[in-house]
Amino acid sequence: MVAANVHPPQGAAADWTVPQRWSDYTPAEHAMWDRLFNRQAQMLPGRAVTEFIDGLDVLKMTRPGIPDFEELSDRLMTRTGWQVVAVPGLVPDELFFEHLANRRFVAGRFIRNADHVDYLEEPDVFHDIFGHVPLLANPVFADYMQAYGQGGLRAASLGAIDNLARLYWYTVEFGLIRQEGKLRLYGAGIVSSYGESIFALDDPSPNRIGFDLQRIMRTRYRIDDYQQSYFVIDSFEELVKQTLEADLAPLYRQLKQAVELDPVTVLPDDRVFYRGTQAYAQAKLAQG
Ligand code: HBI
Ligand code: FE
Repeated sequence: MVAANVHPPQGAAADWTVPQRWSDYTPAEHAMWDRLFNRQAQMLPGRAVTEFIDGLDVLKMTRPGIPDFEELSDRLMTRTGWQVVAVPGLVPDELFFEHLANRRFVAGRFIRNADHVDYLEEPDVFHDIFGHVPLLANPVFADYMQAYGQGGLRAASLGAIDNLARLYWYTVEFGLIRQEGKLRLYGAGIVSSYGESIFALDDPSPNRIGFDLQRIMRTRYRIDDYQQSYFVIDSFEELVKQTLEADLAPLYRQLKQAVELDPVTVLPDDRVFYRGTQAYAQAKLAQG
C-alpha cells in the first residue's frame, strides 16, 4: 500500500497523470504488445465473458500496436463516459479511488520487456489496457468501477481500505463469472495472463467458490503467484447489487472483529463450485 499525501513524481501532474507520449513508443514496444495481444486474443473466445470480447471489438482494440489513450478515451467516452489516463506506476490509494470515482481509469504507459513476458510486479500498459479497459465499455461494469472508487473514498475515511481492496482483487482483478452454464473469466489479472487464463478455469488446484461479499472481505490474497481461490459471480448486475449499493459501514465494523481467512480456506457454508486439490500451491511450497 502506498502512503497517502506523497508528492507526485517528477514530470507528473498533481493528480499523478503523465502524457502517454504515444509517438515515442518504439517498433519493439508495439511488437511486444502485438505478441501479448495475439496470444490472448486466440485463447480467450469461449473462456472470457462475452462482454470482454465485445469490448475489444467495439473499442477497436483489435488493431495492431499499443493503443493511443486519446483515441481509446474518445470511443469509451461515447459508450460509457470513461476515459483512460497515463500514470508512471502505482498511485496512492486515495488518488486511485478519486480517479475511478470520476470515471478515469489510470494506466501504466510502459510495456514489459522480453525478460518479463509472463511475470510483472507493477501493472504495465498491457495489463492495464488489455486487461481492464474492454469491460469499461459495458455500462453495468462501468458503473461498478465508478461505485468502487466512491466506495474507496468512504472506506478510507472508515479505516477499511484493506477490506475493500480485497473486493477489487477478487472481482476486478481475479473474478470468475457463470455464463451459459459455464465458468468464464472476467478479472483483468487473469485475462491479461496467458498462464492464469488456463489455470483459473482448467487446473484442478484452485478452489472456485460462489461470491459472498463479507467472506471475500475477510480473505487475504496472494500477490506473488496464481490465486488459491477464485470467487464466482452470477452476473455483473448481481455484483453491483450485492456490493456497492448498500452502506458498507456496518459491515466494516463487523469485519474488525472477524477472523481473517487464509486464501486456501473453504468454509462449511461456502457455495463450492469446485474444491481445489491445491496441488500447484503445494508443489511450489515444496520447491521452497
Ligand atoms: N495504482 N496505477 C495503479 N493501479 C492500480 O491498480 C492501483 C493503484 N493504486 C492503488 C491500488 N491499485 C489498489 O491498492 C486499490 O484498489 C486499493
Ligand atoms: Fe489491474
